[in-house]
Formats: sequence, structure tokens, C-alpha cells
Amino acid sequence: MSKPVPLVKLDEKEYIAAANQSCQGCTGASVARIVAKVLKDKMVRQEVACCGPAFGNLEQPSIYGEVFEGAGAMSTGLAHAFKRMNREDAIVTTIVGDGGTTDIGFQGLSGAAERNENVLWICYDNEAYMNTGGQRSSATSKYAETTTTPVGEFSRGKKERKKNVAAMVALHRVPYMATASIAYPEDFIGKLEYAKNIKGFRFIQISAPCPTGWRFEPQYAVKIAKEMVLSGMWPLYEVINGEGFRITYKPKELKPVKDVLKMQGRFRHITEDEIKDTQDDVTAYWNRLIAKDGKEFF
Ligand SMILES: Cc1ncc(C[n+]2csc(CCOP(=O)(O)OP(=O)(O)O)c2C)c(N)n1
Ligand code: SF4
Ligand SMILES: [Mg+2]
Repeated sequence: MSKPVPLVKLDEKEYIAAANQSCQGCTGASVARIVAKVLKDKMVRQEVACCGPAFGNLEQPSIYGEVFEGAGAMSTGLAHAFKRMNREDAIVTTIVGDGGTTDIGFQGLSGAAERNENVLWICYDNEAYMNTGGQRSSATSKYAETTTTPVGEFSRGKKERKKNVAAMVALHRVPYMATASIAYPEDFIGKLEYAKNIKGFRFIQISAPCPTGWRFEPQYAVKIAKEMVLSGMWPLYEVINGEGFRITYKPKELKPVKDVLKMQGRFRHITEDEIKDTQDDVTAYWNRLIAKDGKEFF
């Protein structure tokens, strides 16, 4: 199981460019920065089309694939190539968006997970296809306004609830699956440290609020990520070998989801009934997780 790692232990060396091409307040770029600092010279980055390449990478080798559904296949190929070269110390790492993970990339992800390929998959979840203009993905939260779920006479934003890809990956019984949040870097670093020392398919889905798509001022990015955890909207947990389930951070009492929804322009239209619907969903899921904490995942 993972253990939080104090921030002071993080490598002082920078691996991605400070002046990279991401928007101001982009937490996806912070994800890439932390991953690179933890994996250091062992990391070989598999990039696909998404905002990820904008986060830059100065030090570690990175291989770019234009098709954003391709991370599962391309990272599999890389892992096999390193094995043939007796270089299994190399950590093939994808840093991929939610679209490339939960939607179009899911087939390749599921294949790689089922074959237990030696790949570390990091999904920075900004809940939309941001690189192409902010279209909804299956990871977008219910009621969120995106460019393909506009709010108007016949639409209240996204109709469907967020796909639970973390649970789906865990059901492949991979060696490691965890959720993380950019607001809890010590928990995230601990999970990366744990994942980097084991072989096989490892997956971390990290909540990465996006000021551009979620419509908030850049300085609130981490605050919003934190409030999502404190409200139970983004539970932090890990599943080892598809069996051992553990919540890694338990707020004493959950805050109402209304506060964090109201901080984001994409939910500006949300009504009290819609907030209640979201709250009921979050509370029910949190109660199910609490009941499983420390027990078998399924
Ligand atoms: C097969 C294919 N279809 C469409 C595209 C265009 N495309 C590039 S990135 C992207 C969106 C990626 O969304 P996500 O994975 O969530 O990453 P984000 O942009 O949000 O960082 C799309 C649709 C592509 N590169 N390849
Ligand atoms: S659109 Fe969002 S995820 Fe993409 S670079 Fe900008 S802030 Fe980051
Ligand atoms: Mg995205």
C-alpha cells in the first residue's frame, strides 16, 4: 500500500519547462511536473494528442503519437521493446487526458490492462476534450456545460453522470489502481512511489481542474481540486491487485457539493434540484466506498 511522501522529499530538479505552453493555472502541467520529478531518469514518456504535450518535457525521452486513442498500443510496444533490450528498469509512462483514457482510448487501455503490460498510465482528468475546444467526454460531470453540452432551452448541460473508469480499471485486477488529486500532492507522490517500484499495469487517475474548461480564475485551481475531495466528489483511494481496497484520505465530515459546484462557471446554471441530485449521488457512492474500506474491492 502507498504512504504519503512529504513534499520536501521531492526532487528539486525541474524536468519540464517552467514556461511551457499550458494555460495559466493548468493543474495538468503540475501533474506532469510531479510525475517527472518522482520517476526521474527512469521515465520514458508516451505522449498522445491532448494538452499533455503542451506541458513540455526537457529531460526525459518522450515519444509522441498523433492518434489520441493510441496510448494503450503504443505504450505496449515501448514496454516490449525495453524488455527485449533488457531495460525493464525503464518506466514507460503515459500522461494522457480523460478523453484518451475513458472514451476513445479505453479499448487500448483495457487491452493493455488485461495483458498486464508493464506500463504506468497517468490520466490527468480535466473532464473534457480540452485540446480541441472543450467538448464533453464520458469523464465530464453531470450538468456541466461544455461546447457539446451547451445550456439552453432543451439542454441542462451534460445529461449523463461521470463514467467510473477507476473502478473499471480496478476490475481488470491490475497490480495497482489509484485515484489522486493535485490538491493532495503528498498522497499523489506516495502513490507514484509505490507504483514505480512494481511491475505490470499501473493506473492513476488524478483530478486536474482546468480553468479554461471549467471556467474559473486560474488561482482557484487547487482550491477547487481540494473542495472536490472534501465534498466526496473526488474520493481518494487505491486498489491493489483488484482486491485490497483502501480510502487514502477520509474527510471527517463531507462538505456540501453545492459550494464547489458554485465555484465553477460550467455549473453556473445549476438549480437546487440538480444540486440535490448530484449531492444524493455523491453521498450514496461515498457511503458505498466507506463500507468497503479495508476490505475486498469486489
Ligand atoms: C483519432 C483521433 N481523433 C481525434 C483527434 C483530435 N484530438 C486531438 S486531442 C483531442 C482531445 C483529447 O482530449 P483528452 O484526452 O481529454 O485530453 P485534453 O485535450 O483534455 O488534455 C482530440 C479529439 C486525434 N488526434 N485523433
Ligand atoms: S485547456 Fe485546461 S488542461 Fe489544457 S492546457 Fe489549458 S488549463 Fe491545462
Ligand atoms: Mg481532457
